Amino acid sequence: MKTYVLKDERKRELKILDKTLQKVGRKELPHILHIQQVMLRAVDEYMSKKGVTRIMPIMIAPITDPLNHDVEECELEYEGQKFDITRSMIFHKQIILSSPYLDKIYIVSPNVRFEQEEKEDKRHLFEFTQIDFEFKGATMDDIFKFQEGLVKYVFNYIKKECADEFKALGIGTSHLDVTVPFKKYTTQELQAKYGDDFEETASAKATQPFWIINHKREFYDAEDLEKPGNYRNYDLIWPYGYIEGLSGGEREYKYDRILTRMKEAHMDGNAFRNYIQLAKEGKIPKTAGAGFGVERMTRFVCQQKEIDDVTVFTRKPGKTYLF
Ligand code: ASN
Repeated sequence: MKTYVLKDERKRELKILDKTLQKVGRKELPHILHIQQVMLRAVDEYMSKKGVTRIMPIMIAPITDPLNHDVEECELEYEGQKFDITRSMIFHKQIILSSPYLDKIYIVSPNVRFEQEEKEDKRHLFEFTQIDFEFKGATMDDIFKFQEGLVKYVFNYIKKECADEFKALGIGTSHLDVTVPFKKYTTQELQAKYGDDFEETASAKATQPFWIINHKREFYDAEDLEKPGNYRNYDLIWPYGYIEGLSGGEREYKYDRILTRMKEAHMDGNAFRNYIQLAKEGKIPKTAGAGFGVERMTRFVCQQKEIDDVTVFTRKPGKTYLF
């Protein structure tokens, strides 16, 4: 079938084509990509040293993360079965750990989230990669320690390996000198201090990464049963205004708790019936974990203004995509 494009539309497209090539050909890109490559090598090394097993990602699945904010549906049908494109592998992380032979896993996981376009949005890509990990029997304190160790290891590694690249980008590396443990604040205390934009404001004022704990979001993040209405979850915030870099939590894993939290979130239990069945049989283990965005970490490390400054092909909501 022949396709036709209107003349004006074609003109606009050719301009975007030019811009696309300019983006691919900008001189900073190889330096950013090299730093990212070394960063990923350092992450893999740290995971290996800590005995965390790498799992390959899946990109479509009958159930995926419901998320706690609205994104457009992205469904596929294959041989009469419906699939979602992976928004995160949260349920798969829990299910893998039902194996008595695996305790700690991670995935370099591509996720697709059809985000609504937001004004002045510097942080969202609708297609991105997160490093998603989950540990059996872990608590939030274990995750804090693990992630702080990872950040320190990775930052020291790239400072050493990428001195020329940082020079070429014209930036220093003092933002990579981190002191652990990172400070912890509750959502409530930051909100009381800075109002609704607390994350942006607190990040802009900070010179070290920090944790924000206790935020009500997806049903699978555990509620603190000793303090109902509080949640055993966390975000890691990059300083100097680079905002959220990781989110995670201890998980709900008991049948009655999962049902209660799903009900509260008005979720369709039928769609999740096989996950619920596993919980009913007591097969979902107690775990905690998190996921951090590769592009967000690269953006912070390379001190780039926009998240899309570290990508090769644009995946920023609200643009026209040619490739
Ligand atoms: N990876 C996150 C977690 O482990 C979930 C997400 O990406 N929404 O909690």
